[in-house]
Amino acid sequence: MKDREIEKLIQEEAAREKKVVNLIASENFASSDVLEALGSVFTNKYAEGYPGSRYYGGTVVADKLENAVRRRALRLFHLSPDDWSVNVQPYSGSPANFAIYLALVPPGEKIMGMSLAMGGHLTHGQRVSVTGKLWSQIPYGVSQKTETLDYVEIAKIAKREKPAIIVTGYTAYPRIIDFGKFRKIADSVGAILMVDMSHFAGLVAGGGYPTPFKYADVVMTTTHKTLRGPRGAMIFSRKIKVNSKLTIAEAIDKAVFPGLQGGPHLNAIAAIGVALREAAKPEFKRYAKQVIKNAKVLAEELKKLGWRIISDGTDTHLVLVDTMSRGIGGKEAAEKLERAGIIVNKNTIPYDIRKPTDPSGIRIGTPAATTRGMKEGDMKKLAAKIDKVLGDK
Ligand code: DSN
Repeated sequence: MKDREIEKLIQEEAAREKKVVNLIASENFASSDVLEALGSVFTNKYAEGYPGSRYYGGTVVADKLENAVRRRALRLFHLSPDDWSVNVQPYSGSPANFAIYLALVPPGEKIMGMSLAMGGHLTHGQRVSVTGKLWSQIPYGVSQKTETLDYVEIAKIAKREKPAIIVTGYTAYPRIIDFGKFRKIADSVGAILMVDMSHFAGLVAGGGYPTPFKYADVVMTTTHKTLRGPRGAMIFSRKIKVNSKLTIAEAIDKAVFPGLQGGPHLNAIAAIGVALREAAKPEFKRYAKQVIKNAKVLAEELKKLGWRIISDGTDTHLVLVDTMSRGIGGKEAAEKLERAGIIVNKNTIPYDIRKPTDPSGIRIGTPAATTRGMKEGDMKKLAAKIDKVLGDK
């Protein structure tokens, strides 16, 4: 690279990534093929519109690319193109969620989503996000006793509030979600059911987590977390009518472009395609299962060492640790671990009495470490190291 300054920073970041153990639950290591596609000539091309209907010339190859990636996306999740459509253009998860609401929820209507502090996401209608300004969030959380979803309570809130859309799929929830129960709740109030599977899409693809497609109307996922692709997102939608004119899929396509975005990032779309093919391979199934096994071992070992684990364990790729159970705040815990070469993020825990900038816990995830080849034995060592680092005065 001729740009020495940026080249040096890229090398510095590569060295940092090699040196540390990455336990950020939402990060991963994309393959060299994904990186190659991301750095390809597709970055040069504008292709506003959709295949067969673009606003620029020279889009013959772009059309082939986008169609191929859409096919791969549907195939990976065993979806028939007769029933489902997928939009692979969203730049990332936040604009994708925004586009879904733009398409399906009239301004001022209610989005029922888990509150951020309980494990939801900003774009599930949180007030500081535009999704909580143009729409109003009806928050729900987890049971204080079990720290898991309380479907009876969620059903009550839905009945009382009659939201236009119910969002499930979270950023800090370590347990399996019962999508069937959410479907029943949504049907009981005539709401659309949206699943944000960004965190566990790779686990669904690898057969380690239940598929939401049997129950959801719309499924959004980012592509760079457990799915191990580039930064980007996809929206899957059912081809059912949302109003007298449009299907959900058509409304979402319009909302993504021209509603919200301009030209798609074709280089990212190419890299998503590469990741989707990788995720269809048998070794990805093994990977997804190992991610979960590793998280379970990490949770169990930390428990044995006296750390309180939210919901008493995990079914997924992430473990939420109540660091205050051993008298250390989440901020200090994350900083201490970083100094020891272990990267996690501070995180609120359900019913946290501390503030989000210095909450009561940390979130630990195994997707990136598993990509690097770590197994159960490494998790035991990691738990011991975490315990030692956090225990040292
Ligand atoms: N920031 C992501 C996470 O860490 O879960 C969600 O967008």
